[in-house]
Amino acid sequence: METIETKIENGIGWIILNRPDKLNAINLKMLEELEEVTKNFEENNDVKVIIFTGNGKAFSAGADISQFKELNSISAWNFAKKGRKVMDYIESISKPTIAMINGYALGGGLELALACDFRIAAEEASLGLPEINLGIYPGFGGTQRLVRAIGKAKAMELMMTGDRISAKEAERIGLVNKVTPLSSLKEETIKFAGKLMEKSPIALAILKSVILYGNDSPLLDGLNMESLGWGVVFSTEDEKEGVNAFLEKRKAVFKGK
Ligand code: CO8
Repeated sequence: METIETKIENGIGWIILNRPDKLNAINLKMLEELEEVTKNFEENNDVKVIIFTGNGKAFSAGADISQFKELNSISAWNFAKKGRKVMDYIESISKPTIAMINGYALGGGLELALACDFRIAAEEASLGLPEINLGIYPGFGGTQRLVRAIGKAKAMELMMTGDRISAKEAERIGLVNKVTPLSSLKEETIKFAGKLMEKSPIALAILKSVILYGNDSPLLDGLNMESLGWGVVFSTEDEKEGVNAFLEKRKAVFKGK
C-alpha cells in the first residue's frame, strides 16, 4: 500500500499510517486504503483486535491540508462524506479497535481515533481539533463523536478554540483511556489488547454493537437492544464455556463459537 503499512502479529492487526514526512496527513488515497485494510482485517479470522497507529512523530496531524486548495463546495462535501463513511465503517466493525496515539492526533487524525473503541496515548502526544484555525471545522465525524465522548462543554471548547491539549489532560477529560510514556506505549497497548483477546469475541461484538446503538437511541430502545442481545449471547458455546469455567473454578477458554 502507498500510505499504510499493515501486519498481523499474535492476533493483532496493525494498521500503521505511513506518511511520516507529512505527519501522516490523511489524503484521499489514505482514506481508500484505510477502508480496504480495515475490511480485510474484519474478515480475517487471524485478527482479533485492530490497532491503528502512525509511523514517525505523529499519529496523524489531520486531513491533508494541501488537498484543500482544489476543493469547492461540492468536492469538499464529497471528501467529507467519503471520510465520514470510512470513520463510520471503522466505528461499526465487530472487532475491538484501539488507537495507539504515538504523537500528534489532530483534526481528522483525532477523528479517526474517536472512531476507535479505545485510545491509548503516549505522554508526549498532543491532541486537538484545530480546524477552526483554518476557517473550517471538523468533518470526519468529530462534531458529533467528540460531544458524545466527553460532553458538550469541553467538546465545544476544543472545537471552537482549536487549542491542543496534552495526553494527560485528554485522559483527565475522558478523551483517552490510558496514558503511558512513549517508550512503553506499544507494550502497554499490546497488554490492553491481550485482555480483550481473552474474552469471547462474540460477546464482545454484540456488547459493542449494543453500546454503540444505545449511544444514539432513546433509553428504552437501548435497553431493548441490551435484552435482545443478551438472549443471543445465550445461544453461543462461549457462554456455556464461561459459565461452566466459573462453576468448575477454572479459567475460561473462549473459541468464538
Ligand atoms: N496536512 C498536510 N500536510 C501537513 C499536515 C496536514 N494536516 N500537518 C503537517 N503537514 C506537513 C507540513 O506541511 C510539513 O510538510 P513539509 O515538510 O513538506 O513542509 C510536514 O508535515 C511537517 O510538518 P511541520 O513542519 O509543520 O511540523 P511541526 O513539528 O513544525 O508542526 C504541527 C507540527 C503543529 C502538527 C503542524 O504541522 C500543524 O499544525 N499541522 C496542521 C494541523 C491541522 O491543522 N490539522 C487539521 C487539518 S484539517 C482536518 O483534519 C479536517 C478533517 C475533516 C476534513 C473533512 C473534509 C473536508
